[in-house]
Amino acid sequence: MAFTLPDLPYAIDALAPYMSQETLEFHHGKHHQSYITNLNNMVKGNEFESASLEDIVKKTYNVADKAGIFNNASQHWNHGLFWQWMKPNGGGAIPGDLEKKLIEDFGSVDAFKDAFVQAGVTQFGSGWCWLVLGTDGKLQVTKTANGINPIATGEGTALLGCDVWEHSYYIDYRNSRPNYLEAFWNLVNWDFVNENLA
Ligand code: MN3
Repeated sequence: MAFTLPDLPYAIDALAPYMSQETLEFHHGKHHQSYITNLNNMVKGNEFESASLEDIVKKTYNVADKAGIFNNASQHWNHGLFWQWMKPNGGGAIPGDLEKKLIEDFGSVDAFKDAFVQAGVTQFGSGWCWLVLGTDGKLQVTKTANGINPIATGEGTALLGCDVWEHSYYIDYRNSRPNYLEAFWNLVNWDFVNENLA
C-alpha cells in the first residue's frame, strides 16, 4: 500500500508565531510530501513495497545501494512524529513521570534542554537532535545527520526529535538555528513525549 501524507494534527496556522503557516505549507505540504512521493516511487515493484515503514528504515540503513530508499523512508518516519511532537500552546508543565526521569538522568530539566539545544546547534549541516530512551533504560540526547534516526541506529526509543534542516527554520528564523531551537520549547507536546516513555 502506498504511503500517504498524514494531516497535521492542528490547523496549519496554529503553531504561529513560533512556526508560521508559511513554514508548515512548505515543510509539511512540500518537503514531507516529496519524501513520500519519492519513497512510493522507489519501492514500487520491489521487496519493500509491502513492508512497514519501520522495517524499510531498519533494513536499508547503511546499505549502499538502498540509500535513496533509506533517506526518504527515514524522513517520512521522522516527520510523521515531528508534527505530533508539537502542538498549539505547547510547552508548559512536563508530566510528572517524564519530569522525574529527566531530572534523574540529566540533573535538571534545564540541563536536559541545554543539552538538546546544544545537540541541535552543533549538528553540522542537516539533521536532527533527539531525546532517546536508550536500550540501557537511561535518557540520552543525541544528534544525527540527514534522515538518520534512533530506529536506524538501534540506540533506543525516540521520545522527542527536532528537525534542524534549514527548511525547518529559514522562513521564520533565517540563519538562526539557536533561536529556532529555543522557540521549539513553546511548541513541544509533552503529553505525547510522555506517552512514548510509558
Ligand atoms: Mn524537515
